[in-house]
Amino acid sequence: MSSSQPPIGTERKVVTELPGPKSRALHERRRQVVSAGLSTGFPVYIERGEGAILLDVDGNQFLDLGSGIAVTSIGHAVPAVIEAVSQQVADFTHTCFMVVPYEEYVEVCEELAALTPGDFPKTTALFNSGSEAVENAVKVARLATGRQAIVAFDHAYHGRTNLTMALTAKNMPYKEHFGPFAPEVYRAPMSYPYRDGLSGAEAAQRAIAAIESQVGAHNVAGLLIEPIQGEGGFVVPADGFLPALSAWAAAHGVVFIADEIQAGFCRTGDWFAVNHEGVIPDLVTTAKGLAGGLPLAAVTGRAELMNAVHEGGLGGTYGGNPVAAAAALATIRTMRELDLPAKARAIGETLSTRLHAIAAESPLVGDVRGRGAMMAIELVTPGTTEPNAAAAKAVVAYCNQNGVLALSCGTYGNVIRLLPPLVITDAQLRDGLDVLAEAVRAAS
Ligand code: PLZ
Repeated sequence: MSSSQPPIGTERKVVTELPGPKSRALHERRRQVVSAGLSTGFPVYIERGEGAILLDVDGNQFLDLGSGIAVTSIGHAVPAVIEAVSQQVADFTHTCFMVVPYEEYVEVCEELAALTPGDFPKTTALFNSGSEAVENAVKVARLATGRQAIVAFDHAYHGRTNLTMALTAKNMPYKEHFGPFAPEVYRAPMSYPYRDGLSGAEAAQRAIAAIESQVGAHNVAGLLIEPIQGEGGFVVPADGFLPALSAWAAAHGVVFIADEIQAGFCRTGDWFAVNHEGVIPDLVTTAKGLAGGLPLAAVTGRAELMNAVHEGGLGGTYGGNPVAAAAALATIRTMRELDLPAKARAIGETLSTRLHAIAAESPLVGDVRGRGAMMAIELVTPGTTEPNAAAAKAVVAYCNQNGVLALSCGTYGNVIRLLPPLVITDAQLRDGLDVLAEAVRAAS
């Protein structure tokens, strides 16, 4: 522990009304100076973290079942990351890799080449955010193919910049009045087994038919897909959907881009979500879990695509910042040492059993889905498949009031997603699921 503060421990603990007085005062200050355009899930202001626990300014301890949206997969305040980052800050914080380079950047790219699927030469470019990685994957796909069209899917989330807003499906809150959007972006139907009842092959056929008739395969530079959708509702496509799309892309010279920004880096029980179906993307975008909380993102892929770009065509002032790169190296080392893919699979078993039990007990739960430590329940009006966003809101609020940070998501806002740190203890996970079960009972 390099913090001079006393350890936080592993307990969930609510000691004030929530939010507490100090958080309320901070929230008032914030209102004066922070743009109202930023939302807040729960306005408790955080002071410190440890493992799966976040401590707020009023002394309340929250069990974190969201990992800051799948970022702190290795937990909060991990000694290996603290050490690596502190050392790097002391050594140097910035040179700009395009001006004078450094080893940490190269080493992160070596790790990504080794970890991402595909037994072929791969190169990487590093960026600051997931959105930026997606934008750059699109740039590479367009340049390498000489084509313009990019196909994204219903319920997709790829970011908030202009190009990635176009790629993101949901209007509110991401796109409303922010247009005009980037051209040559097309949307294909996603496989969403709970709502379309199609097999993977059928759903792929439907998507391919739409692309071929509305865009033309020869015009498509890239097919961009989240192997398990994140913001869109933890939609897991039916088995065979991804392999069929990947085979179609390969047959038509289309670059298959897997957006693993939320599902990647051990989250689903493997290093990448595509691994579960043996899909080998041409390009992979990563961020979030990659650097243990520091901002770092990457595009990794076939060297002949990534290297088709003219020198100077990719870059940015901060991309691959040495401190973020050092954090990523410590994070990846920790993931290996603790075998976090195996931890995610074990968490997935506990989640699956418990979420199915909650579903059996409550008619609010229409579907349980996900993989590993990326699982969700979709809430509906009992007896129908009508999305029930009000129930999701009530469940999250109940969890929050009881010291559990849980997140909602989904095109219809009716999905509760669980993204615990992969270092969560079994006791903590069971405790969090007890609160979730109570929350669903209270909303039923
Ligand atoms: N691709 C699959 O999940 C980010 C967004 C939170 P950035 N998801 C969380 C919000 O409301 O802004 C995400 C993702 C997938 C791309 C992104 C974008 O990553 O680092 O937020 O730009």
